[in-house]
Amino acid sequence: MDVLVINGPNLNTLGTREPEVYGTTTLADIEAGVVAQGSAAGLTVITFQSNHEGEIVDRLHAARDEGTRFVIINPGAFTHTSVAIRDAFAAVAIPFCEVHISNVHAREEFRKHSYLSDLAVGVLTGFGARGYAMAMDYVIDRLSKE
Ligand code: CA2
Repeated sequence: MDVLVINGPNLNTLGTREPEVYGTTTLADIEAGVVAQGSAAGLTVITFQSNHEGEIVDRLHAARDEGTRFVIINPGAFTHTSVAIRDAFAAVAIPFCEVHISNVHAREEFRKHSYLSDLAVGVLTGFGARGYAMAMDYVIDRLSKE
C-alpha cells in the first residue's frame, strides 16, 4: 500500500454540524477525493477513521507491516493529547503529514500544541477540506521521486 489516510475522533460526523468551523464537506467526500487523486497518479490509497486512540495506534503498526510509504493524518482532538499516537509514529517511522481543517492556531490555546507536528514532514492547518488534497499533491510528487 502506498498511502494511508487516517482521520481521528468525531471526523466521521463532518458536514453535519459547526459548518462555520469545519465546512459542509463530509468525510466520505474527502475520502473519495483523496482516493481518486492518488489513484489517478497510480498510487494505492487506503482510508481509515476511528474514534478510538488504540485503534489508530494498531492501524499504524499494521501500516508498517503492509509497507505503507506515507500517512496523511488528521488526528482530531488526539493531536493535542496523544503521546501514544506520537510514539506509534516514532516506532513505525513512516513519514507523515498532519492535516487540520480549521486553523488550530486561531482557536483556543489548547489547540496550539500538537504532540505530532515536530515528527511530521509538514502540517496543513486552516485550508478546509482542501488541506487533504494539498497533502496528497505533495505525496504524489514525493513518491514519484522515490
Ligand atoms: O481542524 C481540525 O481538523 C481538527 O483536527 C478537528 C478536531 C479538533 O479537535 C482539532 O483541534 C482540529 C475536531 C474534529 C471534530 O469534528 C467535528 C465534526 C463535525 C462537526 C464538528 C466537529
